[in-house]
Amino acid sequence: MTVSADLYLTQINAATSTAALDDIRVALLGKKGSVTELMKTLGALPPEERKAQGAAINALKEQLSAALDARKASLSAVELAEKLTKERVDITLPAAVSAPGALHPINNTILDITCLFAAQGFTVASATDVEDEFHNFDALNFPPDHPAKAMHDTFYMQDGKLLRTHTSTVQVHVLQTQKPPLRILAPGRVYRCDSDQTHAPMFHQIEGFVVEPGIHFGHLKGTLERFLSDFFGIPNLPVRFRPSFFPFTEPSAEVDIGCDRSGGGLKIGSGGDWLEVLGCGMIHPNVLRQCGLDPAVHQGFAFGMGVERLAMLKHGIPDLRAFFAGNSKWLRHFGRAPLGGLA
Ligand code: 2U9
Repeated sequence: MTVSADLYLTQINAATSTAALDDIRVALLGKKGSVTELMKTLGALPPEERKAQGAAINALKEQLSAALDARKASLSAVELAEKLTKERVDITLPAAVSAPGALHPINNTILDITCLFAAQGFTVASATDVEDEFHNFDALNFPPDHPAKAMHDTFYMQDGKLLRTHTSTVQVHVLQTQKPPLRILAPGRVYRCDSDQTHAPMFHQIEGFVVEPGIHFGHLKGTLERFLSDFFGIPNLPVRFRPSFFPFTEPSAEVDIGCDRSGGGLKIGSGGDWLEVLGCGMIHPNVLRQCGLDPAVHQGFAFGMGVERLAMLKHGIPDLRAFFAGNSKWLRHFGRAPLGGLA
């Protein structure tokens, strides 16, 4: 039997794709391939012939293998070139990022609260975090020996400057520079020498005030009741005003909302329990005087709230420290895309 490579080589060189070439390899050299079948005929031959024929088939096998490899290399190169042309990526096209970011729940809460007060006619004001004693304490009717002024409560800096302990400083600046009627909201960072499970040395506050002719405690109640009901999304939310004391307001009150603590959880909106959410009062006549206004002419109310506390209550965030941990998984869970979308 003579073995000719020509027919096989023609087939190999006629293959137009690597997939077709693989089929040819199997048809020639596979378990049931033509060359393998030739090998199987060797056993029936006389020894002399078997030797010569065996050597010829082996040579054929090597020749075909080499031809298959060479053809595969050239077809692969062509196919790769085609793929590169077809699958070219235009990096100038706009694309969505695979892991979108989210607004931090503190910023979201500030945005939510700001929008709700904007709906009641308030505008936002701001000032610097570094302040003087006058704007942080004296203008706000703090007595000289008030404990909040002690070194262990307030971060003092050089030249008698300090880090503001509340955003009331903003409102003092506003009263000094703008004429009533005023409806002002002052969100921002505040600093206190305090750090444990429920206190951070830096946290966020939103304070607000209204100074307009004829303003009385009824306006304070109406404004805050509407805000709280809107913020927690509960119509007719039970709200209680409990007498309290702040140097800068008289009378003063702390505000509680109805909740249910039975069963170990916390359900806001109904039940026999109360939860403190903010402080408020009528602006103290001494504060108005310190800011250059006549308390016989101008009256107003003011309020203040902790942003972290409200965000924790609204979203069921149990640990204050989570806000400052920088955990991206937590942020994706509690954060929100801008414009009200989901992160
Ligand atoms: C001026 C006059 C009055 C702002 C007010 C509160 C009541 C209050 C606390 C709530 C929790 C701060 O975050 S907290 O620790 N705030 O209870 N703040 S009235 O009164 C002012 C502010 C500025 C000129």
